[in-house]
Amino acid sequence: MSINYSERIPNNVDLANDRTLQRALEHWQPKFLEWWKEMGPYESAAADVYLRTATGVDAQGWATYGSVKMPDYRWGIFLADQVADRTIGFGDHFGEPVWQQVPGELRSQFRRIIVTQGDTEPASVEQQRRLGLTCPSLYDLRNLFQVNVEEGRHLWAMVYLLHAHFGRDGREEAEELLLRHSGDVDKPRILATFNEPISDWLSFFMFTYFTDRDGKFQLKSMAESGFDPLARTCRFMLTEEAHHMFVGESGVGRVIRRTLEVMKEIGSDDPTAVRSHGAIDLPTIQRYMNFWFTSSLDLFGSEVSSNAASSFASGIKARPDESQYQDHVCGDATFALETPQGPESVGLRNAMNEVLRQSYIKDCEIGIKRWNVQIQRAGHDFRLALPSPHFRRSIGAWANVPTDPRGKPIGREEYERRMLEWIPSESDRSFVHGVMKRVVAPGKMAAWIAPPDRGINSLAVDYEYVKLN
Ligand code: BYC
Repeated sequence: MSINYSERIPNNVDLANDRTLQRALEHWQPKFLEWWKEMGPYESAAADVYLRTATGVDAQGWATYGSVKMPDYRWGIFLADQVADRTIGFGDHFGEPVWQQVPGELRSQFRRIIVTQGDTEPASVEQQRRLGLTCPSLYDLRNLFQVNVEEGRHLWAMVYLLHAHFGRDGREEAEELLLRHSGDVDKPRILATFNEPISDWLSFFMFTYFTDRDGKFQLKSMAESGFDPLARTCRFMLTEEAHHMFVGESGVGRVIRRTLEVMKEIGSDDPTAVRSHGAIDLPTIQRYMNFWFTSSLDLFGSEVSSNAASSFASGIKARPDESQYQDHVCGDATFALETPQGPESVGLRNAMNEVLRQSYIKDCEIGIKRWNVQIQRAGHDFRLALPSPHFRRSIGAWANVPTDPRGKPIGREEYERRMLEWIPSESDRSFVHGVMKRVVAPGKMAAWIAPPDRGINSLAVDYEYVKLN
C-alpha cells in the first residue's frame, strides 16, 4: 500500500479506517512534537534542511528529497509490504503461519523488546542534540539532521506497534518513551550506551558506525519475527539505518584521510605534531573506537541469556538473516563459549545474544579494514584494530573482568591505571572538543576532516544543504 500523505499522520497502514487507533496516535503526536522541540536538535527549528522523506516502501522509490523545516517533517508509519503466506522461520513455531496479532502469552515479552528498541531512538536524538553547534560543514550538518529525523521516525514505528497491539499498556509505554531521557539521573534511557554523552563529532561518527550497527543487527533479527507487523516495521527501518552507518563509516574515513594529509604535510606521525596542525592523531582515533565498540558490544546482552533463548524459542526474535542457517529450531544444538573460567558448552538457544554479537563483530571489521588500507597506502605502519570482545565489558560473562585491549587478563590495579591509554582521556576529549569549531559556509570543511567524495543525491559538495535562516 502506498503512503498516504494527505492525513495528519502519514501512513501506509490504512489508519483512516481505524478511528480509535488514529485518535490515540493523534493524541500522542503533539507530545512527540513537544519532545522534539525540547530535546531534539538544538536551535534548529528555523533551518531549511535538504532531507529525504519516504514516499513508498519498495526498494526502488522510497525516498524523495526536498527542503524541509524539521518540525514540519512528515513523521509517519511505514511498514514494508506484507509477504503473502509468510510462515515463522525459526524456533518452536517453525513453519506455522505468522501472527497478525500478538499471542496473549507472549505479550509482555514482545512489549519489553519493542519498548527497548523504541527507547533507543529518541535517546540517540537527545545524545546528539548539541552537535549542530560544532558541525564541520553544512553537508555534515544535513546528515546529522537526516539521522535525527529518521530516529524520530523509528520512534513512531515502535509507538505505532505499542498503540495498535498493546492497548492501554502500550499507550502508557509510548508516553514513557518521551519521559525517559538520555543521561537523566532519575529517568535514564534503558540501555547504557544510550546514556553516554555524544558531545563531539568523532564520537558521533563512532556511534553511527558502531552503535547504529547494533541497530542493524537487532532490527535484522526482529525482521524475522513471527509477529508480522514487527517484522514488516523493522524491514523498512533497515533501509533507513543503512544511511546512518554510511555516515559513520565515511565520517571516520574522512577524519583519517585528513589526518594522513597532515602527517604528509608535516612529515611526521607524532601525535603532538599532528594535533598542533589541527588534525586528530591516529592513536586518539583508536581510543575513541575502543570506547564506542566496547560500549556497543554490551548492547547485545549477556552471553548466556534465558531471555534470548525464550525469544528464539517462541518466535519473537531470530538470528539476523536466519535463512543462512541449516537448523532453524536449535533444540539440541550447543555453542562453544569462551568464559573467564575457560571454554564452556552451552545450549545454542541460550547463546543467541552471543551469536548476534559475533556476526556484528565481523561486520564491524569491514570498515576497519578499509580504514587500514587508507593508512597503508599513505605509507604508515600504524593499524587500527578492534579490541577484544572481552575488554572493558559491563554486561555478561566478561563484565568487570580486567583485561588489556587484546583480551589478556591483567590485574585490576594495572587495568585501572592503564585505562586512559586505551580509551579517551580528559585531555583527549578536551583536545577533540577544541578542534570542533562550527563551519557553515557552503562547501567549506573544518580542518580536522576531509571533504566527502560526493554530495547528497547527486548534488555538489558545496550545495547549501542547510539554510540556517
Ligand atoms: N544496558 O538476558 P540479558 C538501535 C538488561 S540499537 C542495560 O543479558 P536480554 C539504535 C536486559 O534488558 C538496537 N541493560 O539480555 C542505534 C535485561 O533486563 P530485564 C536496540 C541491559 O534480555 C543507534 C537484563 O539486562 N534494540 O536501534 O537478552 C541509534 C538481562 O538481560 C543491557 C534492541 O536492543 C545493556 N547494555 O537483552 C538509534 C532490541 N543489556 O528486562 C537506535 C530489543 C541487557 O531483565 N532488545 N540489559 O530488566 C533486546 O532484544 C534485548 O533486550 C537485548 C538483550 C538485546 C537488549
